[in-house]
Amino acid sequence: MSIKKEEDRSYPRKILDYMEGFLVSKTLFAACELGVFECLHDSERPLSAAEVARALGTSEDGTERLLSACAGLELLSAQRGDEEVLYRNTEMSDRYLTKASPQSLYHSIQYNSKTIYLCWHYLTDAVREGRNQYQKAFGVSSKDLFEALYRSEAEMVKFMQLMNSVWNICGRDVVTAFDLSSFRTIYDLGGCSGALARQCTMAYPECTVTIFDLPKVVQTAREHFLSIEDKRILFHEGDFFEDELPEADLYILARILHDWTDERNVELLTKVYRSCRAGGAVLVVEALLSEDDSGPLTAQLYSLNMLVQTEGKERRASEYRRLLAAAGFSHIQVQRTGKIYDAVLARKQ
Ligand code: SAM
Ligand code: ASE
Repeated sequence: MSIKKEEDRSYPRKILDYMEGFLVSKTLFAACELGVFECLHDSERPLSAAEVARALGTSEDGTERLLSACAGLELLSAQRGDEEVLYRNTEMSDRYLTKASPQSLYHSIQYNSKTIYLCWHYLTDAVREGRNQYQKAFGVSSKDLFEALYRSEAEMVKFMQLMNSVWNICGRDVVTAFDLSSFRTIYDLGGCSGALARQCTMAYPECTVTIFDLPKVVQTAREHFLSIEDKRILFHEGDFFEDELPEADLYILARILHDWTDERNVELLTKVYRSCRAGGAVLVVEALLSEDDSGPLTAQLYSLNMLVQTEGKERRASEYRRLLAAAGFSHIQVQRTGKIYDAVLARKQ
């Protein structure tokens, strides 16, 4: 114990790790973008750096260093032959880093690399000013948040792919955190690509889920994301701040409230309360901060990301309770899933 303390004082490992954390992120981003994991996945045998370089059209020297760093990160396993090192994917890389895998995080990694990383360049400014950094990072006005987030068709699709991918990993836990089988007509407000709606229809055979989102998002979801025929998934083009909300038994608000201020949230939740059938409910899905603000680290970091990217923040369960109660909801229950996203259910009596 005393030895360890001494070591901490003379060698600040944690600080060094944090200082260089972005080197790790960028190594992962570059390997994904170059197609390292696809290349090794498709090969029947382990490959040398020279063979990977040839397949990818990259420099031999650069590729050798990249593969070596990936092995250091345990994203690849390296096997030392007589003359050269041979690389193959680990089981984790095969499952999560190849594009075609059902549990692929490839699109999340792309969005982190191509958008979030650029926004975080201005984190210091964001903290100083207390607002998002679209103007500096991308030269677009942040007056309308989703105009900025969807500043091009390609950006919108990338954002939808980001939103889509996490539900392959956390979706089932979120929709089964409470027994939702009594709710037949469900609206997923800001339902985006429909990934959570799919999780819902798979978990509850009796329900229909309508994806309510901005027109261009709904059109893209229809055409590019929900290719699997599911007669229990419907679509509704609209603006949840401007338009009337249809009546339903259950409204899902997944990663919606964290985009906005308390005032806008109470405005939205009040509309939801008015449209909700008596005995109905709202399911809020968010990464909850602990009451003493001690964690989880992911939610704390996501809250900083909400600062650079949105008008909102991550909140504690008690803050969601207060917003829901202000809109009229009661019987508020909280379920933590132990994964990134948790669930809060609130009823209209
Ligand atoms: N619920 C999805 C999820 O958790 O994967 C997507 C969450 S995403 C952060 C926010 C969603 O709200 C986007 O799909 C966006 O298009 C939609 N949205 C934003 N403003 C909206 C509005 N005024 N009316 C309807 N949908 C809106
Ligand atoms: C939003 C969610 C996200 C708006 C912008 C966003 C995420 C990234 N950018 O509602 C998903 C969560 N990931 C992070 C890093 O916050």
